[in-house]
Amino acid sequence: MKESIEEIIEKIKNLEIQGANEIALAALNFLKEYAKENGIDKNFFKSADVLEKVRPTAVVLHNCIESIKQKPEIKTINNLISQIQTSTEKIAKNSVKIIKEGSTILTHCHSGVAIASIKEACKNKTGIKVYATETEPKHQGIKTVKELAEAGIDVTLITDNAVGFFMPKIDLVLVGSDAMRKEGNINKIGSYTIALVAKSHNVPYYVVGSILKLDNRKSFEIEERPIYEVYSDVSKLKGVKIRNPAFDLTPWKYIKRVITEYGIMTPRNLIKLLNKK
Ligand code: RUB
Repeated sequence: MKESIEEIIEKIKNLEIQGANEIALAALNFLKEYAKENGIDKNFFKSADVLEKVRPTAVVLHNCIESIKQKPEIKTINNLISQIQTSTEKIAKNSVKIIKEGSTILTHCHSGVAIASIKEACKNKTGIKVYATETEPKHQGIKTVKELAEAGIDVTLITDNAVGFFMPKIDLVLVGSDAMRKEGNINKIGSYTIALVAKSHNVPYYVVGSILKLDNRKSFEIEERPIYEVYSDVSKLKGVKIRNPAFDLTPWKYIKRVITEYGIMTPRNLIKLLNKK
């Protein structure tokens, strides 16, 4: 049975569907079915707008909707769906160049692209180990370690607070992207802290993300999630403010390279691409 827009929104809100690409794919698949029945009309774009606002930080869905506005055809939606899927495969192949035999990788949260890249490297090379943060407050890192363990990869789950403790063992950090902007890479909260620790240990920090993550929006919004995710018994905390930002921005100076479907890029070259868009 086809899912309603309300059901999809709920799954995106509660992180059952998470990660920039998966969110975009779920929305595009819904919009494609709508378009098949009703065409690409006013209500199509109303629904697209509602879906985009559920998690406003990631830019993939926004970029896809902009492309559909340029060429409002089902073919455009199909092309975008396959662009997302094939870009992940290409990025994974390109990442193999930076993941050496016997490397120990640190990853954060659950990025489908980072996981595909690690899996691809493990097909070709031996002795790769992964440390994955649990990722407070919603623990998407659990999803990551399950997927890596199921693929037979040597993976260790650590708390977010243990990143400094384990950094001396790490050869490279590999994280995903919600939006690549001129100011830096936006990804799950804590990515910036990891970049600072990596820098102070001279550990290279890599971002994996497709060009659909290039973000030329005038401004960006860091999603603030419900405060009960931080502490469930909020009513007992009288006089305490709680904040729960979902993402942070890592300035480019902390990022060694970005692995895209077009190859491995320096932040400088990526910014040039942003300016061309
Ligand atoms: C997920 C997250 C991921 C990026 C990239 O955060 O920050 O690293 O979205 O994911 P959340 P992908 O769990 O809050 O959605 O590589 O799958 O596009």
